[in-house]
Parts: sequence; C-alpha cells; structure tokens
Amino acid sequence: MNHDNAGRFIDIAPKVKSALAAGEAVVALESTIITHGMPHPQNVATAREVEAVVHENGAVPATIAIIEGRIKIGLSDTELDWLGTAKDVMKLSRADLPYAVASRRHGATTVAATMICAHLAGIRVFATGGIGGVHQGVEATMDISADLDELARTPVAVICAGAKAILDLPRTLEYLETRGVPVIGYGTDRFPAFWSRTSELPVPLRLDTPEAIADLIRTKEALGLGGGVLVANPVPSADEIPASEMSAFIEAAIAEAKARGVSGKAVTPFLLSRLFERTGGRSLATNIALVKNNAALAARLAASLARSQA
Ligand code: PSU
Ligand code: MN
Repeated sequence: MNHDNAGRFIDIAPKVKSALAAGEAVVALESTIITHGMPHPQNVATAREVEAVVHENGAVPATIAIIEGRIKIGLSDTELDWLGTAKDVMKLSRADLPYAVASRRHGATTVAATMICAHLAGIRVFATGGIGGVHQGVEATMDISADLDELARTPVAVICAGAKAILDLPRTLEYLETRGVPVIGYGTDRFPAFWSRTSELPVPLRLDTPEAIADLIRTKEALGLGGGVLVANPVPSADEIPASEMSAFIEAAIAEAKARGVSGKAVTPFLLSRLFERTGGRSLATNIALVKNNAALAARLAASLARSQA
C-alpha cells in the first residue's frame, strides 16, 4: 500500500493481491470506459476481453471501480456484470473520489482516478483507450481534463492510443510538456489520434520496445522526478478510421454538443455516443480494438518491469 492510511478503504481482489505480493506483473484497467464510454452489452464483453488479453500477455488484470464507497482493485464477475448496467454510478476524477468513498457511493474511475487507486495499491502500469485532454474551445470553457495533471503527479505508466481528435491535440501536448510528462510514441514518430493511427503532430519521444519503456520508467524513478509517463500506441492498421474520415463526424458531434449546451463531465460521454451513432457503430469497433492493443502492450511492459525487479 503506497499510503499508510488508505488501506482501510481498499479491497484488493485475491489474485491481484498475491501477484503484487510476489512482485509479479499487474495491469490496472479503468471503469469509466465501461459505464460512460461504451454501450451495453459491448462494454462488459470488452472489459472481459481486455482482461483476457492482459492475462495472455503475462500479467494479472485489475479493473478498478468504487462500489458502495469501497475502492475495488480487481472486480469479480458479478461486480463487472452489475457495473455494466448500474445506474447512479458517478464518473470519478481526483476531485470527487473522496466524496464517493466517504458517502458510500458507486463510482467509475477515469484515467485520473484509476491512476490514483492503482498507485495506492502499488500498481505501476495502466491500460486505457484514450486520455482526456485540453478540449477544443478551451479559451472559453477552461475545460482541461484532470487526467493531464494526474499524469504529472502520480507515478503510473498510462498506455493509450493517443487522444481523441474531439480534443485540441496540439494544446494537449503543450500542456503535457509544461507539466513535465514524458509522451512516448510506441513505434511511431507521430502522435496517434485514437481512432486514427496518426495526426499531423510529431510525438515528443519515441521508443520501440516494452523493455526500452521499462528502462525509461526505472530511470525516471531513480532520478526522483516523480509523476507518470504517457505511452501513445497507435491503433492497429486493420482497425483504424483515417483522420480524413473521422474529422467531419467529429465536427458535427462537437457542434451538436455546443448547440445543446453540454458541458463539464458530460462532454466526453456525449461526444462518444454521438460518434457511435454517426459512424454506424464503426467508432466503437475501433475503440474496442485499440483498448485490447493497449492492454497487450501494458502487460508486456508490466512483465518487463517485474522481471527487472526480481
Ligand atoms: N476515452 C475513451 N473513453 C472514455 C474516456 C476516454 O475512449 O470513456 C474517459 C476516460 O475515463 C477519461 C475520461 O479519463 O473519459 C476523461 O473525461 P474528462 O474529459 O471529463 O476529463
Ligand atoms: Mn472536462
């Protein structure tokens, strides 16, 4: 446990607990993607498939959520099924995590909240789809995801497929640089844009193997720099929707969100569900493929970190 007093709020699933105790590889997975990011039943099916991919690649999966105020590190089959259709599940970031715990609420963890819980449990690697970032129109809304500051302060490696082009990608990268977060392109020189393998933007750093990423993480720790690293792993070519095709859908979805006055936490879930409809479900198929691809890389990275500890 990485904070002495946190233990009494946390339930670690038996398999995760024994893997952590033995210094074996563990990969954290988020739950907002289940409750607010994908429709039922694909959300639960995907969560299970992603856990299986982590296993196949040599690590133990730990899906994280808050159930009746308990921080769950690893969900049972029953809990995962329940979460897939549960109502009144809060979307939790750093700001509201303690509220959900103290008030015994249910909560799905975003990238920021998953990083916090993973770190408390001693998990160093986390796979997701896409991170939150600086939103388009930030000049007016100041909407910058708390995910970015979390990456700056909490020492967990986050494997994503870049950031969605619903965000302001250049400003997202600028902000990460300002906050001292290493952003690593995995086998690519371009920052991936979630559904699309590439964007116009160069990725700040590039590494080509899980071992090289593990080495960077160990070096960062040894230098006492603190904070996380962001690994941007492009969606497999077979599953991508090119940026040229996505951009019209994205513009229309953003215009709709604006017209309806959608703001705050509701923005990302609204845009995702509108894009699902506008692309006839294609955006979801791509989303599922890229999360699995990230889970595989995360497991290999966690395994590499575990080996070097032994
Ligand atoms: N990207 C996805 N699906 C998601 C999210 C991101 O493809 O469900 C979620 C993640 O949990 C991320 C959160 O942390 O959206 C960001 O929300 P916000 O923009 O409100 O910070
Ligand atoms: Mn936001």
